[in-house]
Amino acid sequence: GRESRRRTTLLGIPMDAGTSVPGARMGPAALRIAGLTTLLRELGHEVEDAGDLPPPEHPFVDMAPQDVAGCRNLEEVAGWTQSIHDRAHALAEQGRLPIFLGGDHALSMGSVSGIARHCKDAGRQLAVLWIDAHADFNTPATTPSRNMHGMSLAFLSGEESLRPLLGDRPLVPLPPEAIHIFGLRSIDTEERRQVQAHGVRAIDMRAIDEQGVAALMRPLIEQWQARDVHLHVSLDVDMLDPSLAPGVGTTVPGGATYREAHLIMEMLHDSGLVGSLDIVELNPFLDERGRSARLLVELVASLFGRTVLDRPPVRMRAF
Ligand code: B3U
Ligand code: MN
Ligand code: MN
Repeated sequence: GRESRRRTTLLGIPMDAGTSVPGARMGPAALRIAGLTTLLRELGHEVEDAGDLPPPEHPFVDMAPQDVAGCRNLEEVAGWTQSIHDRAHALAEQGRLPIFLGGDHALSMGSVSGIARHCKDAGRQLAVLWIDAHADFNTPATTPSRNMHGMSLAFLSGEESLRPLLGDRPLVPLPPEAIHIFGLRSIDTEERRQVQAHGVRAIDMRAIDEQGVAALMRPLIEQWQARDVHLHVSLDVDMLDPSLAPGVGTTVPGGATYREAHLIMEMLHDSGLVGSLDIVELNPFLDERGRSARLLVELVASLFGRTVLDRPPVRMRAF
């Protein structure tokens, strides 16, 4: 059924400590300049812009020395994780629909863990749709890059070596059934083993080519609806084909088309289940004349109810 008016909160997360290519910290500004706030309001939603989260303190992270060595900017990422977690949890408690404007994908360690904690308290099941060219399932021991944005889903699945990132906050690990990766086309050898060992399901580009987005999304949505889940959508810009969205640090050829991406968003909207959203990995420094930011804002419009033919009826004027 159609969603009605949503009470959304935009929270900018100007971080790129999870990467080795700076620039994603400019993402929240680019998304705002591309018109995100106005567009959501035009669609009839309530929008509160909570501004940008300030850069965090760098906490002590009690991690094994060999694991510390595998994590670039460890203390900074831990600081972001803890402060994002607190805000995500509080926004969910207030009944808001938070939209986290990234920032690199390490931010999801905070956003999803905060939402997961709220869902547990509220007795609500959480499902996470990880729309991404990558699995983000590396650990400090397997990472080829030391970039922590490639570890966020492993952290959220309860990877022990990453547990210290959350400090003294309670971690509610996601069971494998709660996670679906959508759009996968780049995975490291050790990382693949991790994904398989955890039993996390991934819908890769081959499946999308063979079966199409609609046939793959439909059973997922039905299964989520049957359980009335809180659906968290984590949208990594690199799922899109780089010809459409060049503004990203790690482009991978063979991504989703414009039409596939919109269809995913429209189906998610119609499900009525979306309770929180991350928009991550936009790097405006690498973008071409704002194309990627603008496309993302268009996709968010589809996710929040913009349709082509379903416009309100044109009222005839009585003379
Ligand atoms: N799997 C690689 C590459 C990567 C993951 N996420 C992004 N890139 N954006 C890694 O570095 O872990
Ligand atoms: Mn990612
Ligand atoms: Mn990615």
